[in-house]
Amino acid sequence: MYAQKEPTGRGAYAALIILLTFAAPLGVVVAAGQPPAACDGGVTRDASGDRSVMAATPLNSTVGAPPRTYETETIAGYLVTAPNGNRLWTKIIQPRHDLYAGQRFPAIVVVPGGLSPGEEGDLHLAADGFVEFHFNAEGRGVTHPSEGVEDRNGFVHQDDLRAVIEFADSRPNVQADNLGVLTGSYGITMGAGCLGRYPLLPVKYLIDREGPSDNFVTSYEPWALDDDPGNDRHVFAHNVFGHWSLCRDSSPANEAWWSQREATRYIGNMRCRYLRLQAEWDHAQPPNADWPGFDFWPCDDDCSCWYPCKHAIDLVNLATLGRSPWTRVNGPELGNAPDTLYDHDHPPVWYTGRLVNHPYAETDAIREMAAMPPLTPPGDLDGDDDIDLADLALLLAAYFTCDGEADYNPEADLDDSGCVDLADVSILLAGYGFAG
Ligand SMILES: [Ca+2]
Ligand SMILES: [Ca+2]
Ligand SMILES: [Ca+2]
Repeated sequence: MYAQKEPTGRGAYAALIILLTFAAPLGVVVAAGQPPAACDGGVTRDASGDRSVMAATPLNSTVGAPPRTYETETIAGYLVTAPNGNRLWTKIIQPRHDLYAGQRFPAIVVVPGGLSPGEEGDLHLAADGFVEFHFNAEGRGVTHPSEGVEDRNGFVHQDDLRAVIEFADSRPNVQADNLGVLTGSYGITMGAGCLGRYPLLPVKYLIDREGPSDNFVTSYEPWALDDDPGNDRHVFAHNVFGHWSLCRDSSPANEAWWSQREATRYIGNMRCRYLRLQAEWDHAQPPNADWPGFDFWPCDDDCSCWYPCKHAIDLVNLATLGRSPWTRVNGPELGNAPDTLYDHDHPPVWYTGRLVNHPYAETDAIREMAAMPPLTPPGDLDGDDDIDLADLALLLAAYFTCDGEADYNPEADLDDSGCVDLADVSILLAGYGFAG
């Protein structure tokens, strides 16, 4: 399901095959000629870079799948219509409705990695009492192609995800306030983009499995930072995305394209909880267990350019500094505290080895997040975990103001419309009386 993950062998080659398998029918143009200049950015290379972060960390092995309880069924078809009118092939795997009518279950919406469709997805959680939603974003699908064209996780695909989330939320067997999103690898670009642009969607949590942070990482540019051109992957990335990183092509057109496709731009605006799953050997970025040659990483004075799992730290920091009420890296057994900021010298504890060596990490994570209490609805303006008269008073103090005016309060502008008006009052009143 995760196009960039590979349990055995030469991961990079396998990822190439998998990605091109999906990319070829989608009309991806294979690059010709030489790429633009490298992206060293004047970095001072430090061949003696500190690798202590890579030290092995014991992991209490997860228990695996619990006993199964529910008989399941699959419902599939063109069940969801995107905002632009294109029909999306969507698959629901759930406890059988005829046997469990009237019951409600937590739900998970899955965004696969690479440019993969979701039609083959199955987390095997329905038997444990979850409702799974898998879908083919526009232009994707082998046996059940969705309408539209491949958007490479830009705004069109993010709007597809929004439609699937709203569809999932509308299902009679889905618990209110207990819907999560799971993204694999490049899927974070669709997931964070969607949830950052539409922070009022009823999503309780996002689980991000080793997703890239920005155009530099997505374009595999870290591989070009060492002295070995033999491990470089930016041409491969260009073959997939049809775009160079911004340091190779800073044209306004390229900037506009990437502006829709960098998780760093949107993740800080998400209102849901955020869990990052990350192993010490990332499936795509250096240093990588499957790809020799990247024996050091370039490191300027403040180590801002690249170091192991920097993309993970960048994303969790942005979510923690942003609107997310709770963030964490990896499962609770690793001991990383929630809501923690990290840097090169203070990294979180990573899963040992590769994430694929921890096959239950994601389903354990889904169970943990689903068991957490519901989020405080939007409208807790004073941040005391309830929505009461004090919050309403704060909103009314900014009523009928717009961005730039004296009394405008962006926290009271609950729908990010730029003005505090009746729409924001309606959102607050919808959660009025909530007590955390
Ligand atoms: Ca290289
Ligand atoms: Ca409050
Ligand atoms: Ca507003």
